[in-house]
Amino acid sequence: MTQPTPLTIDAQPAPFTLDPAKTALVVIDMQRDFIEPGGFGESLGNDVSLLAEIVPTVVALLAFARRHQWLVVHTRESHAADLSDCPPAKRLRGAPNARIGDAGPMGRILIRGEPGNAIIEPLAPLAGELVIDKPGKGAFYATRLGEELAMRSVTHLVFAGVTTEVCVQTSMREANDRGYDSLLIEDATASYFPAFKQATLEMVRSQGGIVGWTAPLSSLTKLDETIPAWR
Ligand code: TIU
Repeated sequence: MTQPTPLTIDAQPAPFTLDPAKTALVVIDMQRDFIEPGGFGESLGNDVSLLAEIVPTVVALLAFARRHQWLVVHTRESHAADLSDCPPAKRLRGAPNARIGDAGPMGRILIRGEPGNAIIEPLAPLAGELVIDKPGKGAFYATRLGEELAMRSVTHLVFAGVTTEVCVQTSMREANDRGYDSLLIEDATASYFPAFKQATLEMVRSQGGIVGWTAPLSSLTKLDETIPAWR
């Protein structure tokens, strides 16, 4: 085992330095419900094909994290079957013909354990990776994520997933307020609205990195050769 060495990644608005032993990759909500036709995303009137485009990049990011033995966290936006964790303020704003909990082609929409709620097969979690079910848009709200990261002394988070301006940005803002340094991988996140994705990237890194940093996946993978194995 080699001692972890700090890594510096080309990022905006400034280089992002992390300690691999204290870093987690957080992949937000890469679920069938958002990415495939017939799920929650489409029920809201969205073109889900825009999200499917990033899958190969997220696969490559996940492979990088696994190769370098980073902690990997997957989140799923999901609710209990009895909807006890879904406030009316959330449910009633869904499409009237396909609300959270209603039956759809992939089972009940956004309900834990239903086929549509699963993470898509190419990104399926491996044994030992954390899977966090979250009833809100943010990954910290009403979940054990904060405790799990604290237990492992994690200080830096690398984010990917969908959708950029909703669950990814909310989670990054939650992380920022909790003291984490966060890097968003630009080509490993997507929105149903490309303009919202672009605006989010700019918001995150504006004002000296008011929420965090952004970088393309290539900024990470070009370090492949220089990173020592450490576990
Ligand atoms: N609607 C939308 O853009 N997103 C969500 O409802 N959840 C996530 O972002 N995961």
